[in-house]
Amino acid sequence: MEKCFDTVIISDLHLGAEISRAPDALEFLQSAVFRRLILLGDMFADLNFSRLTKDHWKFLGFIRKLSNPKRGVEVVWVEGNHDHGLAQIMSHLVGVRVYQEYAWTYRGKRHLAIHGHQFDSFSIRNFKVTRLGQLVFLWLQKIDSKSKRFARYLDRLNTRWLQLSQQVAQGALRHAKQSKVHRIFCGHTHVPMALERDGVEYYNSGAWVDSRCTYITIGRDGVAIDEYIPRRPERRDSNEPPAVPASEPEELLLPAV
Ligand SMILES: [Mn+2]
Repeated sequence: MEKCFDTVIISDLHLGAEISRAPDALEFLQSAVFRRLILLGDMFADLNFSRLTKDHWKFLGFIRKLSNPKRGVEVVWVEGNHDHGLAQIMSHLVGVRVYQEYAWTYRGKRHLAIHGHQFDSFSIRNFKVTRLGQLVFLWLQKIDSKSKRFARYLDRLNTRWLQLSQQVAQGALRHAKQSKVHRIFCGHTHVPMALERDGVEYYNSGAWVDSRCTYITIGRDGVAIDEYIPRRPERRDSNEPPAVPASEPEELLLPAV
């Protein structure tokens, strides 16, 4: 029998971006058994639905089915900086409740899930700079649509350059202490991570846009961060163009962190 987890967490799928790994995320969720699914923010690259491909809609369709009360699975959407403002739309379209942060108790331990951009002072102080960087990123992603290698490299570089990982981790640990929780879970940085300080645990779920797709499981054996290896023998690099090609740079919004 397959192991049933209490909770599975994924984040930063960036639906609508060409590098989104939506088919792999769908395949993973269909193969896993869990009682609660937390979509931990930045599931969308932006609010322009015309950029969603068939695969992206398929993923949303699955989430909608999964959230049917008959399935007995609680689906939770925690808002990220890219899908900020989606709460109303998503609750109607996908039937999922959207939270700024979501708290629950498991085996006597207090857990908290929050996207993590709240602890990213760089993106707050330098909004204009990051926005420009993200426009450049999107443009590069477009001209390099064949291999996507450069876009992925840039995504990693961007993350390192911002030194987000540490900053978000430290901010989250402080927030966990204030909120009196044992475990805190974030996304946003695209870098999977586990840390412990003064009895408080921090976990980052990574992302589903790069060559590594990672997820968190919480169950009887504790918390684990794992990489998902697609079952499909060869992953076609989704040559499918978006339903409506992106045109105006002004419309483009935030694919990376
Ligand atoms: Mn984010």
